[in-house]
Amino acid sequence: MKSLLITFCLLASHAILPGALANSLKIEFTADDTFSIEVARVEVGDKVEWLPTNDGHNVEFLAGPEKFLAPKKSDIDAHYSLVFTVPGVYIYRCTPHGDSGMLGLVIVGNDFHNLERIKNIKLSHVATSVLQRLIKIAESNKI
Ligand SMILES: [Cu+2]
Repeated sequence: MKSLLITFCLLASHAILPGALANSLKIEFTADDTFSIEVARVEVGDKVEWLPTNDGHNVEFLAGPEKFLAPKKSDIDAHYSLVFTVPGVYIYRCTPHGDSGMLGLVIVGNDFHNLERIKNIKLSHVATSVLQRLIKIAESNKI
């Protein structure tokens, strides 16, 4: 009976734990020179992973909230991941295809406080129009 009780307690704690752990979101490089999730929404502490599912792409952060120091861009065709600890809007691109619009946004903690700054980033004409489309998507999904 005692061991049954212990088993039950272990099962119960396992049932509760996953919800408390940080999540991980996976984004793929597509054959169409885009990121599979262009507007990613995550919570503070979540990890985003970029998977080199197609050749010739990488991840290069352009901007984020004030305290964010953009990490070194990833190598082409490399797996990459980042844990987001500061709420706000982040923009990144693929270095070779950024000018043709291979961009992504990460919205952390449903926080849009630095959106104006992101909107004013200097990009190519095509990338600017892609960014405007992504911002519309992000704003329409605001909680
Ligand atoms: Cu690319």
